[in-house]
Amino acid sequence: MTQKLVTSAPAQVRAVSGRPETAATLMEVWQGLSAAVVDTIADDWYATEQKYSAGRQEHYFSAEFLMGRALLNNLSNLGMVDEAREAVGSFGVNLSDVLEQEPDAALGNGGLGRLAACFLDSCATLDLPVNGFGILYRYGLFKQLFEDGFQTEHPDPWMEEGYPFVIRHEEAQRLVHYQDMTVRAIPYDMPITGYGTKNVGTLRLWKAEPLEEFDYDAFNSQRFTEAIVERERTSDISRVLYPNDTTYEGKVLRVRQQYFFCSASLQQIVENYVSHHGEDLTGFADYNAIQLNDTHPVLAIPELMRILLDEHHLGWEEAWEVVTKTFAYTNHTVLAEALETWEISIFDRLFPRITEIVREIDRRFRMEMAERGLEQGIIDYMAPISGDKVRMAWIACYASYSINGVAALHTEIIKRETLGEWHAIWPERFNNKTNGVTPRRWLRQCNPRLSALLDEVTGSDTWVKDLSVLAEHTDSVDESVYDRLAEIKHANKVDFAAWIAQREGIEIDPEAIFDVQIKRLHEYKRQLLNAIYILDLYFRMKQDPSLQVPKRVFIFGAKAAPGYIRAKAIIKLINAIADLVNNDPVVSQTIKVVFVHNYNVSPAEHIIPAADVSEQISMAGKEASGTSNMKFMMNGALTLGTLDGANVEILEAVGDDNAYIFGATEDELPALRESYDPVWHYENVPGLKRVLDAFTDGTLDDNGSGWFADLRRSLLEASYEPADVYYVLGDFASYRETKDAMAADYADTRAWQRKAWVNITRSGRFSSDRTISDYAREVWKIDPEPIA
Ligand code: NTF
Repeated sequence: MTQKLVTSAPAQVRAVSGRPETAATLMEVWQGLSAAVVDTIADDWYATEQKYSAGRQEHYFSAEFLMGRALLNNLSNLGMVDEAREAVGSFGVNLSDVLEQEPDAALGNGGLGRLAACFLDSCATLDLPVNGFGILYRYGLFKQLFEDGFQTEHPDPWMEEGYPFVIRHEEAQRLVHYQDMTVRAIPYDMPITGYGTKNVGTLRLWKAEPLEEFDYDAFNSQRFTEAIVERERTSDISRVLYPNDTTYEGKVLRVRQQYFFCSASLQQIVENYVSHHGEDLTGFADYNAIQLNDTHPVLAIPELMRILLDEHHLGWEEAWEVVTKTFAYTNHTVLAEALETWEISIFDRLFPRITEIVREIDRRFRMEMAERGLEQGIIDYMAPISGDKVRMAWIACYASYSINGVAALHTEIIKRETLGEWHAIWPERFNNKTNGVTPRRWLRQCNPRLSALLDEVTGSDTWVKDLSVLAEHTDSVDESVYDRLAEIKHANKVDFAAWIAQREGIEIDPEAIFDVQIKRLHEYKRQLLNAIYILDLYFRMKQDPSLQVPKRVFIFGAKAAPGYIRAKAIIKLINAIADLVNNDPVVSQTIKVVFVHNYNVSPAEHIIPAADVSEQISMAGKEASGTSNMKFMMNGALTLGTLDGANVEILEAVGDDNAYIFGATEDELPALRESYDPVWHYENVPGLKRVLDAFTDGTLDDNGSGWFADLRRSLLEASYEPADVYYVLGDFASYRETKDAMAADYADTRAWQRKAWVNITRSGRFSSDRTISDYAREVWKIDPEPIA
């Protein structure tokens, strides 16, 4: 083992703090240790960049990268955790206290952004020539607090105290032109280390800055303040991450952001091509593939056309040929409200040349489709421009050589419905790439106890790079492994209980079943179904105090988009139920409800290793994949879920006996809906009436907001929208039965741990290494390029 950190860390801490390392604050120690880590990888990072830039590369374009914390991840990938502990220990500091100083880089909303982060980890680990491109938001996703049980949002200026893991490259800046302004795009690079490799990938995040440091004329005149305001307007572009997940908002600033990072990234990629392969851009796609993470980066399509046409003087056909061999598009949702469309007038105002190109794409599309004999109605529907709107998903489908969904069921649904017209014309473009998560962060780092057991059972740490090897040990283990598993889960729960007590001020019992639902708050994810179950259980216990109920803690973590009132109402409802339950002297002996505030990557790393039950209860057909379902599985929690997204494949992997599945399936739902009457369920399904009435009869307090009455109406009344769109009441009976049975099964520890072990050892196909290998082979056509 090298001892580099032991000498370099104190020096870096001194440089950062200007004090002896023993007098530095914990934050300064974090800064110094982080800088010392960057120091150890600088040569390899540079070598990797040099190597990748000469060959075929894949560029992952994403408006979101939900990275979480970097220091432990890097230490662990580089095998330097012990060394770091020793380094800071030498001046009297505890490594875990240092790690807790680090802010999360929350540059994403949820699944889509975290997926991008897991993908980068896998690309680095697999030595694949892939770099990420995105935006350096000054403010990440808002911080969530609860006031009287209501969500409030607060800014997250995550880099304000300095952040050693992004490095500004002034010399590599580009200019991005809009009709009304030109801004500088300054790249900030984040190193992406892999596990057990020397390769270091790059996440390049662009920051917007004013073109002129000082506009002296303006500053020296009466227009001083105007000039300052103007400067701020350019910096606005990378100021804040939009907090909407699954819904799109037609904000001008957002489209500016999208164009900003696409244009800057493409300029760099094209320049790199020219410097290695010359001025003839017709071979561009031989060396470059660009994956579009949803439609947010779709402006890259007309922007690459512009660069090829206007700056490299290709003809339209030539340029289009290059473009259509370069881009691949991933769809992440079937929800209609997520499909981005922009008023063409916004495009006109911001970048008239891009509008011109989009109009030409539209004109040629219409011609081509007419030649194919498509009906005018279908052509109008599929055209890039319809009426006064530009349809980003249609541009993506038209220009991409690959279109993929993120789980088998989801891909079937987009082929059949969401993108059905496209599939009818170009079936060969469609493929599935079931999501995955990185076993480094989501097992190796967050669950060291289980990780040590896996090393022991498998005889090495190979599983960290090849999770599929665990499957060899599903059946061939000594029964004592189940006891070890039980001990590990228990120890994790003890740690978690201490963390919760400190963070949320609630005492929970590690002997209880920890039943967890953590994900963005959305009606389709049905946190409301879970809440209704808990309230029903509360009433059942009140009604019959002798009822035997397994001890349980119901744990939630969820942010609601600030403008999504009904989601906020569900948060308030769960907090009100928590108040009711946790303050009941009798009931609270058996069940507790905890809503973890400001749910994010770091809290997830505490929660998941301690979970027994993984709630994956979306209405079938709506959750494209889900990725927390995979993280829970890897950590030995059992799934309580619908046949939706990747749950279907998890069930396939573990078998019926090792997961708890309930509810209507995607193919049953249309028929069920025809005759669906939520009021009938309310009146006839045991428990439902009592629960829904409690929303409004004074049992629960919504502080006069009227929100609980609205929730109740949303389930029962078809006045302004169909009642109970997400079939909450329809699935309740089945959910209750399955969840009760599951809780009862927990009592048989041995049988439960056997199921947990099957889940852990069969989680191999949900490693993002598997997903990325499939993208690399089937879509990107790239091979590993180890630097050593
Ligand atoms: C999410 N989509 C889906 O809702 C999840 O099911 C999926 O696991 C992740 O993407 C990753 O593929 C989005 O975040 C968005 F914004 F596209 F709706």
